[in-house]
Amino acid sequence: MFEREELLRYYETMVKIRKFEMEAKRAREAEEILGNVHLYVGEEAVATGVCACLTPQDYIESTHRGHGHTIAKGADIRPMMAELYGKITGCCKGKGGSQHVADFSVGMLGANGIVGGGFGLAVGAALAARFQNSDAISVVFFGDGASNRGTFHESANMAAAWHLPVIFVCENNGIACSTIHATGGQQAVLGLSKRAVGYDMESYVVNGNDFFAVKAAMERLVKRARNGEGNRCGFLECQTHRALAHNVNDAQEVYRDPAAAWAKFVADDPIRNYERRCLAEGWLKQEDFGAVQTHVDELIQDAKQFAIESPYPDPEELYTDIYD
Ligand SMILES: Cc1ncc(C[n+]2csc(CCOP(=O)(O)OP(=O)(O)O)c2C)c(N)n1
Repeated sequence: MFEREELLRYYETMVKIRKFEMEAKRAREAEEILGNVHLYVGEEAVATGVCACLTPQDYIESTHRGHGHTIAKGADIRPMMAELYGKITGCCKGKGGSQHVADFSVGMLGANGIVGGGFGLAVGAALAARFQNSDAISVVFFGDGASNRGTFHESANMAAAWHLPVIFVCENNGIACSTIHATGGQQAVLGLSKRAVGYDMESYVVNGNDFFAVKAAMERLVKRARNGEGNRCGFLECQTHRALAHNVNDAQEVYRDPAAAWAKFVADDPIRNYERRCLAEGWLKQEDFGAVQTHVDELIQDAKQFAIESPYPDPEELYTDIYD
């Protein structure tokens, strides 16, 4: 059973991710944002369902498609938007852009332009938590393409062998750009959760477009990661769909029909799925959704204004925050 406030909060998170991204798309197309922008539209229920099970001190590691994870972990969208615009008020002083948003204050350790770059960082965070006698757990989001990287296998093995509390969340959208289709011969198994067996991890496969399914499976994995004995790692395969192009500049026509991809999304939109379930159960009313959407529109406009009005970094900033 869910509390009304809780349901509204999850809904607001998903809507905030969607509207933040549609605004980022507009700004990128208008060349207000100069760096590359990879959109998460259609995958919102994964980040929201997973992060709904985490505490502020838990850690997450993200991907090149990281806006959703960052928002779901509770980051402030003003410095996030400013980061996309390359402004000094950005969460990384404008040095990282969309692919490197981070907010340590909420345990969001960073999006990552290196596919598969987050695994080792997530395992390291779990190890650090152990040394600090903290009960924080660590979650790493990654795509089906990233699961083919050596970094996945090395990190999974170490986390399992050392009994570290790490949950591997695979966002299986069936496509890894450049290698095109998961079904196209780039990986030996299509059921990616089978990989968990090799590291003796508890694993689940869920409909990633169903917030409630994601959250229910994640809750079980979190319980074991936080309180379990022995191997505490988990693997959650979320089957989902990327609605838009790989990034805002991607000519997806070369590998799929954009209209068909969009139609598939419309028929199984995670936000609409959530609304339908809440209405069917009598948990929320139609007007509740409208109120949240209006509120989020205001937040997005405020973040956009903040980003546009903020200054760019001074050139001297190039020489700060670096190692000698
Ligand atoms: C080490 C590395 N190799 C290749 C790339 C180029 N690249 C960027 S995204 C991507 C596909 C990633 O696919 P997946 O992990 O399934 O995530 P998705 O884009 O589907 O969310 C590739 C090959 C990269 N950024 N880093």
